[in-house]
Amino acid sequence: MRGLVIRNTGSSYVVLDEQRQQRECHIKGNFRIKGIRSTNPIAVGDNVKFEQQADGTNWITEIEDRRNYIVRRSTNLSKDSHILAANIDLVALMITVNHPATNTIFIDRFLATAQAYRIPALLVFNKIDLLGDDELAYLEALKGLYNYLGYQSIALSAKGLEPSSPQYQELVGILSDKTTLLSGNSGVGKSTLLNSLTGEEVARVGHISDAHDKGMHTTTFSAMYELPNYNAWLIDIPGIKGFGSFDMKAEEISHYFTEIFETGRRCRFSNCTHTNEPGCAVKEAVNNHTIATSRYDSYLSMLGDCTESKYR
Ligand SMILES: Nc1nc2c(ncn2[C@@H]2O[C@H](COP(=O)(O)OP(=O)(O)OP(=O)(O)O)[C@@H](O)[C@H]2O)c(=O)[nH]1
Ligand SMILES: [Mg+2]
Ligand SMILES: [Zn+2]
Repeated sequence: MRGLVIRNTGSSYVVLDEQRQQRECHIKGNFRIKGIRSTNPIAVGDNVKFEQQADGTNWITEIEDRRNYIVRRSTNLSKDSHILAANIDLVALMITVNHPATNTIFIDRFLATAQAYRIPALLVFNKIDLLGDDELAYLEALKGLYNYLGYQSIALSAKGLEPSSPQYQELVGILSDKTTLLSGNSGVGKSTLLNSLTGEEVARVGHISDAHDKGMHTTTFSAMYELPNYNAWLIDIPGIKGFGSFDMKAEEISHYFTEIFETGRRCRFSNCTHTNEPGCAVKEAVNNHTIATSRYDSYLSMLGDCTESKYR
């Protein structure tokens, strides 16, 4: 039998079979996927084959090839990784201009990681009901910047979001026929949005996710929620701010900042890091405001991480 893994409970998986029945499935301790060193061989979003045993228990026997998957390394030193989700069409980052405030470095890191995974990204600005005029103007500026860079964005209030509202319609228009990973800092309103979209209390609001602040070994249980009217799935990974990690080399980082990469072609040196080199087209563009300072700062911040870890 075939099915889609929609929940990981820690000891077993919930699989939605082709008759749309939810079945609890187990995996054998020695189940491994070739080429991937992972602490969990199966993730939410995986398509699997399973068999029912005489005692009624279900066992996963095979996992179908993944289009993509996102990982979090178990620890900095370990090569083992934890697969957070598989077969994702879109990653959505929920952010709030205020309550709590989100900085652009956080947004840009997320977008660069999405780019590295080659998964399209969407920015969802939430809690616009709480914003004053200055904050709304800043929101428009941010939307303008990211739309200019080619990223989709939407601004809404997840709380009380009605299916009849234009924001709801615009959002489900983007989410339809896709599997979307929902990420964002704690308290921005992810659970609230899940509930508004499904019209059910599928996620607990204002509840601090179990995986918070318990260190790196905390197991994280992801879940997938369906919007059946739109053939859309949303994946929620409690306690993960961004969406996993991607090992980037310093010289690769500019590849994930489209405008820096494009402008960088005109630098005097082909291996220009856009920091201190003479004839740097990127620094010139920042001075001329054709590249946003906030984007350049984010680039430098990610570059800084690389050089730091090199000398650690
Ligand atoms: N005013 C206002 N409050 C909101 C909105 N969306 C969410 N909230 C409130 O923000 C708080 C946090 O919302 P949650 O949905 O629990 O946030 P979360 O992103 O799921 O947080 P974690 O599960 O900790 O990651 C709750 O008190 C919500 O009621 C909104 O659009 N407007
Ligand atoms: Mg939540
Ligand atoms: Zn340069």
